[in-house]
Order: sequence, then structure tokens, then C-alpha cells
Amino acid sequence: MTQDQLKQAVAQAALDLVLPQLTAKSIIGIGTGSTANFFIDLLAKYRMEFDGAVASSEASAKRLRTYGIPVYDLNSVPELEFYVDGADETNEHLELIKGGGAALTREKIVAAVADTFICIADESKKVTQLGAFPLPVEVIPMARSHVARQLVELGGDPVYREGVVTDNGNVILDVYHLNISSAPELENQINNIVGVVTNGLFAQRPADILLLGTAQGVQQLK
Ligand code: ABF
Repeated sequence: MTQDQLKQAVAQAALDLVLPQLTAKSIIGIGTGSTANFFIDLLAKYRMEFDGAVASSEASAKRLRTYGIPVYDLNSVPELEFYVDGADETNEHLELIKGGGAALTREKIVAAVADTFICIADESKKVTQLGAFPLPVEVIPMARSHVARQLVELGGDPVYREGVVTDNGNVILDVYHLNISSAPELENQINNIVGVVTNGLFAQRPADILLLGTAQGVQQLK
């Protein structure tokens, strides 16, 4: 199977999980990236069976709207049953690195609100220890150099993602060579650096369910 076929298979598995639990009032949290896009494309066929969505990026909001799916501001939504999104890496504890698509802050906010965070990923994303994928950190522009120096103190090699401005008007540092032996601890340490908006470790609030696409089929991990 190709990587795209694996992504499509996990998107279908997420739909199979979510669909029976939707009501006409349901609002679904939707992530960003190519795997999330497969989910949006499949979900669109059932748009009469739920109310609408909250999106973790402008790009996903646009895609949802092209299918006629209403997109709500998170502030107007009291509850989200599900958040479905991809990841750049996952370990066996369902701790994640996200943010390769620069949408990490909104992704983390939507994940924080959702009752159930379903991560959908192909098997190339599963690792023993997080960190081969450089950790994205969203930073207030004027703090870029300060934050970079602090990240070096933590043992990382930060690289400015040139030409990228997040949906929130900030910049991204991609941090290479971090030793992520305790993801929850490092997530807090980096968030405590003044000028950091969010980092791409999802460990304080990991995924609740991981649907992993493998050549042998979709595995569900909890
Ligand atoms: C988002 O999209 C991210 O947090 C992650 O960076 C990326 C995964 O992309 P893809 O599904 O295209 O591999 O979920």
C-alpha cells in the first residue's frame, strides 16, 4: 500500500468510529494536514448527519466550507466530542510531535477542548522515542533570538522556518537533536520560555486513540 492509501484507510477508520456517535447537534474538531484532509473528504458525504466543525487552521476551514460544512469559532462552541487530526510522530504512549504544518497552537487548543482526541497516522509516524522529527515551536516574532538561545541551552539546534507566518501571525523554530526522554517534562520546560506561544509536543494532553495505518490493516491503540 502507498502512504496515501494508508492515510486514507485511517481516515476511514476514524469516520467509522465517529459516525455512529454523531447527532444533528454534533460539532467535530478537525485538524490539519494531508491525513486530516482525507478525513474531511470522507466526512463531507455525511454532512447532513452533524451540525458543523471547528477547524485547527484556515486551510482546513476553507476545505470544510467548500463542502458546505459550517465552520464555527471555538468560542461559540460549548463542547466538542471529537477532535480528529494527524501527527508528525507518535510513541507508544500516544504522545505526539505535531506542527510540521505550522498549525500547532490551534491544534493544541482544539485538542484541549475535545473530549476524545483521535490521532490518525500511517505507520511511518510511529517511533520508539520522539525527536527524530524536529520539534516545531511557535514563537512571538520579537522573541525569536531569545527563544533560540534558550532552546540551545536545552540541548537543541533551533532552525528558523523562513518564509512561514502562522495563522496567529507568529514564526516557527524547528528544533533538531533534542533528547526527548520525558515528553511531558520537556513540553512544560519549553512552554516556560518567555516568548514561546506553544511547542509541538502533545504529551500533557496526548491522543486518546491512535489509528495507525499499517500494511496489515488499521491498528487501534489507546
Ligand atoms: C498536522 O498535520 C500536524 O500537526 C502535522 O504537522 C501534520 C501531519 O501531516 P500529514 O497528515 O500530512 O502527514 O496534523
